[in-house]
Amino acid sequence: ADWKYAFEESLTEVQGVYATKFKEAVEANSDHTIQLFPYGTLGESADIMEQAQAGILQFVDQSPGFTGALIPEAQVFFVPYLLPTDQEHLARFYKESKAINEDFSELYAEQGLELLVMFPEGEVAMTTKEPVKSCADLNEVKFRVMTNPLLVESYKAFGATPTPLPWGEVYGGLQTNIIQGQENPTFFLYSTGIYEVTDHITYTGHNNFTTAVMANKDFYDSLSDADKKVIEDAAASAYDYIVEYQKGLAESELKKIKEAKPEMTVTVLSEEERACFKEAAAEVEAKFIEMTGESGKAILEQLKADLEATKG
Ligand code: 6CS
Repeated sequence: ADWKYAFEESLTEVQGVYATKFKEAVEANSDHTIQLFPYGTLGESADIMEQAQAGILQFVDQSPGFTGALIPEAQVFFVPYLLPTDQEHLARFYKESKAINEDFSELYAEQGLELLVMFPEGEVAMTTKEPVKSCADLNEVKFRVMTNPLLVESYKAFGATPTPLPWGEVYGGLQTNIIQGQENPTFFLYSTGIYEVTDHITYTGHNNFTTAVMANKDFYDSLSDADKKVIEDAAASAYDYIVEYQKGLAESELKKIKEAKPEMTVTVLSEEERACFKEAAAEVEAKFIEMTGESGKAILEQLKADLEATKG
């Protein structure tokens, strides 16, 4: 059959590279074909999720940053300083985590989705119009976040004025000064030209960008065991590929930003400068538990245990 797979980035960005590898593996090992729909071809993140739930799409990549309303527990990925920034640790974690592969798998299934994989897209950096050295510098800054209630809480706790927006509004919003900051992984700051409309990049180490790929569950359940295996194997080999692919990516893309815009400042906050962001983290974690109750608390604890177990 011919299957459809939509994602939130372009074909040459991380989600697109993953999708391309997945498609190649499925097509090499079955009679099925996959048509890829990059960002913008079928709408925003929220639109492609609806299409996947309705079965119009067989596969979708939607980051937990947009899944908070559907699956409140998925907001756990926005507790600041919960995830490490070390890429090797992260690579082991997403692959082996019980919280992801069992607990989240069940929560996505309740929404009609078969969770195939979660993978990292790199440490997020803040880009702003004014320099950021501490939380105080975020005062009065309208800071765009993905449409995720806990991410809103994070940036409130950091001292900013969080502004949840779909991706399509971000470049123009910065250009017209409706917002004055946003966060994303380094590669994305270059590929989307976000560096053109902000002047300062700040690494606070508070998070790594997580994304998730799933299949429509009715579709997936109707497949033969052989086809399910083709999909599982494709998801696993694309995972290994995307982890390798991202080695050195943040560094090379940052270099391109500096070449394109030499006046851009790049600051890695010191431990001392991170103090207020780290203090905010405890508050955000408490908020997460308040929002999600026992179920969220259990998944948070499992996730912490999984992170510890994959430290290496
Ligand atoms: O910030 C966003 O909305 C987007 N960021 C990334 C890295 N991927 C897709 C998402 O829509």
